[in-house]
Amino acid sequence: MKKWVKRWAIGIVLPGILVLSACGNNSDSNTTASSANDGIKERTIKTGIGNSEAHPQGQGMNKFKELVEEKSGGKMKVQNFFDATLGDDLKMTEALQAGTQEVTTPSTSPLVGMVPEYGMLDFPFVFNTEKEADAILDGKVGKQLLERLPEQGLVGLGYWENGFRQLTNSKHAVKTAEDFKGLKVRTMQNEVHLDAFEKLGANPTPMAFSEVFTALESGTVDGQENPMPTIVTQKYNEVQSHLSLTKHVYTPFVFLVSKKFWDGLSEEEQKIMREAAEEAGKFQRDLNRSENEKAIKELEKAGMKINEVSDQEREKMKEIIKPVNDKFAEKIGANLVDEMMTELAKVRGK
Ligand code: TK8
Repeated sequence: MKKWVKRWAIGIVLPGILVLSACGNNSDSNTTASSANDGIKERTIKTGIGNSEAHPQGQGMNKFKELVEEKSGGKMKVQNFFDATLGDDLKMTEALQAGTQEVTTPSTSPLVGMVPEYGMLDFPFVFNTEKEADAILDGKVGKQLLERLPEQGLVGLGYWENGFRQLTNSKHAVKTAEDFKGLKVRTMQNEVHLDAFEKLGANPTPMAFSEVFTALESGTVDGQENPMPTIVTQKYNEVQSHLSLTKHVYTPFVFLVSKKFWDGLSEEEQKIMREAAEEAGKFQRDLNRSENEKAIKELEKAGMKINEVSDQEREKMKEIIKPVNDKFAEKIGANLVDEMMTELAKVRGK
């Protein structure tokens, strides 16, 4: 309910904000250097995310705001919008391309229409630990993926964490690969996820994030999959009875800036943005990881039935899904996928 009310309000307020921020970005022309803050102009940076302010992603955005405002001596202002009030991941990313919004930190999964290579991060069961995910994302492979963004009108300043995804549903505990059969599951708008759930015998429906709660509540779908902090902050336990710790895939968030906006920034301003995104990202990842364990306890208390999935069953699921990964590896470019697997082997060897 609350979300809809907010969205209505935004529908009225937003056009005004757009006009204001457009003026703010264009009105002041470059002046010559004369003080320490020369390269920094008065600016308003509008950001939006799908999750709530309480989610580690929301807390990370608040940290970003704090850092940008501090580093710019209060000249650069950050205005954060939560709960998809500016739209879902895809819509906000398109707004960045158009230059009507400055920042968003979407999951990489819905961006595969723009950067198909991001699909390789969607392969289920590729990462086993957060450490492995960090090594790939912060390393050469992650960097190469960021380099695909500018041609799409986007600048990527690094990766934050969404996390390992777990399955919830209203029907039964999912302990084995067979238990997926017939379950209607909401997936992100991403072909790899769609095909993987189909292979497992589930009935997947791709859907934007802000529609998930209502779809679960009305029974349009039986279940969904998301990392623990999202399951807790979206209160999915109110409409889902089972949580199965499938840990089937890791999803990052990518910190995106509108290239149109970025290109108009001075080097000093770009540096402030870069540093703030990175520092807030470290804070966000730590918080996300500590929330994981807390969330499980909280949901158990709230009455959710929680089950582990054995390594043996996870291996079976991995085997069933393998043809999907192979098909997309071919499509995406086997070289980059090979590079990721080689890097992962190195991390595991350490
Ligand atoms: C938030 C999304 C979300 C993602 C999803 O905007 O869609 O399920 O996991 O957290 O990026």
